[in-house]
Amino acid sequence: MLAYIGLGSNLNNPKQQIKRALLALDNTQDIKVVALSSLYQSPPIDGSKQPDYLNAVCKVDTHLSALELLKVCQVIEAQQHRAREKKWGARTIDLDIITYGVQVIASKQLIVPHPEMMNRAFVLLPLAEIEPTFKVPILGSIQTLIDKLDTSGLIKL
Ligand code: A4P
Ligand code: MG
Repeated sequence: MLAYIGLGSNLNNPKQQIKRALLALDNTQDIKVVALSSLYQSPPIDGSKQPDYLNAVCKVDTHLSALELLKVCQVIEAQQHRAREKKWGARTIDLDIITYGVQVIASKQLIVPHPEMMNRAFVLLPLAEIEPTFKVPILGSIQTLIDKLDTSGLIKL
């Protein structure tokens, strides 16, 4: 199954945090990272006084189920000492499943496609970089989604 994972960090050397999470993903049995976007920098979405985020999107080829993949992401977050104080607070690493094949999932633990992806330039632009003609399940063409969004705050590094 092909899936896309969004990585984000705004604490403790974000570039290193993202690199480390990617290595951890790729070193997991039954997960291969097969493509990776550039890094993108942007201010926090809620406008709060936190450091800017670095974000990237990777494509993985996996034999894991969507829920198993989520568990792996959460273990990696824990390994990198991600503290979960508050929603949208600063974090060392955040791993979100953006899409999982063409599956549409809406369970208590997992919503796929990611419910906020269409509002987030830091997800759509890196995704389009690795998959320019991507059709997002339910949401449609990646380019159409990008056209609806203000992407001016995002810097490609
Ligand atoms: N969950 C449901 N669906 C998914 C999915 N598709 N992928 C559940 C991953 N997790 C999913 O997430 C809470 C719960 O969501 C999990 O237990 C999982 O079962 P979390 O990461 O533990 O908690 P959170 O930080 O409160 O929420 P979340 O959704 O990760 O935060 P956001 O909404 O991603 O916001 N600004 C910029 N510029 N760049 C960023 O990356 N990130 C955030 C974090 C805020 N502002 C940002 C950025
Ligand atoms: Mg998350």
